Formats: sequence, C-alpha cells, structure tokens
Amino acid sequence: MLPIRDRGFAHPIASEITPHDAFREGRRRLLASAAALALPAHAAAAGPGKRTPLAATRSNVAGAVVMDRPTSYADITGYNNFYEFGTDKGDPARHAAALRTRPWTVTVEGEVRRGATFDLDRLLALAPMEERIYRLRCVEGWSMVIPWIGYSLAELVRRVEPTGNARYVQFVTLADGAQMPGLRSSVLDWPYVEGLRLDEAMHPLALLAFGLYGEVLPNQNGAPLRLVVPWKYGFKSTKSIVRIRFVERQPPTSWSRAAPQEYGFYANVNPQVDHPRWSQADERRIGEDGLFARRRPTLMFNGYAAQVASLYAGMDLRRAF
Ligand SMILES: Nc1nc2c(c(=O)[nH]1)N[C@H]1C(S)=C(S)[C@@H](COP(=O)(O)O)O[C@H]1N2
Ligand SMILES: [Mo]
Repeated sequence: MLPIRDRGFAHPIASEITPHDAFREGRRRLLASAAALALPAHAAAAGPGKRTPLAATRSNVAGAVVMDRPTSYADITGYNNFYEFGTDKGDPARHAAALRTRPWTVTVEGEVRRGATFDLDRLLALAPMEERIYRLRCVEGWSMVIPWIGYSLAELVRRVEPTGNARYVQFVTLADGAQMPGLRSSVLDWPYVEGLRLDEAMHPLALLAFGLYGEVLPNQNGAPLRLVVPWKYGFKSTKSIVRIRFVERQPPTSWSRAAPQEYGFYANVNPQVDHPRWSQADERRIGEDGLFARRRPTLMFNGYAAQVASLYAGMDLRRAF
C-alpha cells in the first residue's frame, strides 16, 4: 500500500517541482490575488458576511511578536491548506464561504473535571484577545508570517481542569460533507484530528486563534477558531475545531495516520530532520516570489527554540519527529 492513499493529493515531492512549475505557480498565485483584489473587499474574505473587526491588544508573551514583515492579507487568505475544502491552495478561499460558523460550539471532554460544551460567544469572552505575529512553516517548504488574534490555549485548559490522567490533548475539526466538498476525497481520514502533549498545550505560545489582521478569521483560515502552534509544522494547527479531548494515551493524528513514516506526532520544525521525500533545511517565504528569490534557512523550532526547546529536553528528535 502506498504511504499516501492518493498521491495526486499528497504534499508535493520537492524534486518534482521544476523551475517552470515554480514560475507557473507564482503566476497562478499572482492572478489569483489580482482576482481577489478586483472583488469587493468583503468577497475576498470567506463567509456569507463582511469582514468583521476583532479588537485585540499586543501580546507580551515571550516570543509572541516576531519582527519579520507580515505576509500580505491576500496571500494569507488565498494560499491555504484546508483539505476539507479541496487540496488545491486556492480551494479553501473558493469553497469555504459556504461554511456556517454560527451557531458554533466546542465540546471539551475526556480527562477533565469541568468538561462542557462551549458556545462560541463564551469562548470569545473567555480571555482577553491578543495580537501575536507568528511564523508559520508548512512541511511542504513554504512559510508565512501571520498577525493572529486570540489567546493562549492554556486559558481554556486551566478552566476545564484536566485530571491527573490527562497527558495529551486531541483536537477535532468539523466534518460536514454538506458544507465541505473535500470530504468526498479519501486523501485523509475525516474528521481531521491532531494532538499535543499536555505540556505543549499549556505552553503560552500555543494559541487559540479567532482572528487575523485585526478581523474575525476568514473561513479558509479555520473559522471560527483554530489552533496555532508556531514551533511545529503547519499541519498541527487544527482548523475549525468542534471538539477538544483530554486523553491518557498519545492520540492518533490525521497526517501520521495517512503516512506514519512521513509525519510524526511531534512535527516540531527541525531543519536537521528531513521529510523522507524532501529537505526541511530551508523555505520559501510566500510573497517573496520570482525565480531568483532567495530561500530562507529554516530555523530550529521555527525560531522559537528559546521558548520551547526545554519541552523536549532529553528526547531524540530524530525518532520523535
Ligand atoms: N482541519 C484542517 N486543519 C488544517 C489543515 C487541513 O487540511 N484541515 N491543514 C493544515 C496545514 S498542512 C497547514 S500548513 C495549515 C495552514 O493554515 P493556513 O491555511 O491558515 O495558513 O493549516 C493546518 N490545519
Ligand atoms: Mo502544511
């Protein structure tokens, strides 16, 4: 059996990306963002409604605001991975407008004393909204810099009071075939699931995000709430969460289920451990286009080593990839 069920939908193989493909892709993206700009402002964001402001104050969590120039709104909202809406980078922007993000609830269950089903409004009011500017590094070899709005996942974790048995946290995305055309493909098992160790989930940089660029999250970026774990590859950052489960054993995750030798549970950004089919040593910053654009070196833990390296003290990160 192939490690990935449908290679046509898999993350690309680096050696297959020719300069010509890179040029074509750049041009396609240019055209796509030009098309987005030509639309009225509200049409560029998904969702039946308009772009809605979301107030926040600058975070003072250590490492929460990187100095890199943020990627453009058009790229952040037009070049996405959200396989529930299709595997092409433009599919989420095209198809996620149909996603109904209200009413919306998140059920928190498992090894917690205060499990509950939270309404979105309760989650929005749970803790002060902070703006955080994080790097996001996709395992495919590209990166962005995104001004998120949200609060530390730890705020929610503390309120539900994990029991002594809670060692991991699983995150579950909505799986509604009526709203998500990508579910017709078996590229991944649905619902999309991801997980963190409890201490990772409690790290102040692990963000529950509700917005970006001063506004409510566009649907294609994981509305109405998503996880953002900046020191891990993008695929850990579960979108459109409906369920958070505290468990004793390491939970299955969608990507490692699809291709266990390629995607591990930890998925920490690590330039020294290549994906079996392509290098992780450097990256293309989205927006820095053109054949001669320089690739940037990928940093250990995506540049967040000072904040998170201690979580992995004593672990062999080649084995726990
Ligand atoms: N539910 C769900 N969450 C997901 C994905 C997905 O396909 N489905 N893709 C992941 C991957 S591979 C990346 S790189 C990021 C992309 O986030 P962005 O599109 O908001 O930049 O979302 C992650 N979260
Ligand atoms: Mo990704």
